[in-house]
Amino acid sequence: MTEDVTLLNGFPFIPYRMRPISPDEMSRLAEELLKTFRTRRSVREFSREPVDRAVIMNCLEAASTAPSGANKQPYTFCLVSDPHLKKQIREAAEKEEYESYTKRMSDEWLDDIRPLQTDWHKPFLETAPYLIVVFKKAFDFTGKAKKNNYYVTESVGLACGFLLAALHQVGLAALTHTPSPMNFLSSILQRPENERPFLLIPVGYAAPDALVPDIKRKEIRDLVVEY
Ligand code: IYR
Repeated sequence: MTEDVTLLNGFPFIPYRMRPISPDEMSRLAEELLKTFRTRRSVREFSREPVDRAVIMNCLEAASTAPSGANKQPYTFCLVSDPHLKKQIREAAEKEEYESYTKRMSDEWLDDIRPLQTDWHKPFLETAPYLIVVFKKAFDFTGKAKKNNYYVTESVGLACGFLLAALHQVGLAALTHTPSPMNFLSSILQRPENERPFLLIPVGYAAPDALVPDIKRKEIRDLVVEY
């Protein structure tokens, strides 16, 4: 039981206590955090080395603490490690990606991603030990009643952001992959009607010889406007 419960119009509230951190310690933590985040990259070449399932579950739980509209947490994280399912997902994704790269993507789009040197081949969907397939839920079923969710895209996006940050902090590599269209994920994973695929995140260790494009981030002064 939580102590210190106060009722506001009959609804339970508890005190919010901040972790006491001195200004010096805060500066140090902020610099450390930036250093850590600067080393996060999208990885497309994974090692087959297994990852402790408990670590992934912890990161998923951390992701689930992200704020969401009316605290509805409108998402399902499907954690896929079964090689047979990963193979099915790879084959279906490559089929869509082949169509995209050869017919659907505009010249401008293809030009924009050329520095990444990606193509329709997606071996990482089999080599990464885990695929986290995130589904967003426009609504929920409670018994027979349909219950609305709010700010669904924002909520699931925030949870995915938390997840990527968590995975990086524990030393794992990940990729935000969006084969398009990705309805094949609903049928392969047999998801219910209220769920739509949002993001496919392969997770694991980077292959020892993995390369990533030498991209540059924008200068922070070009991203922030102070008032
Ligand atoms: N979905 C494709 C293409 C692609 C699109 C964007 I925007 C990227 O930043 C990277 C790739 C693929 O995953 O290859």
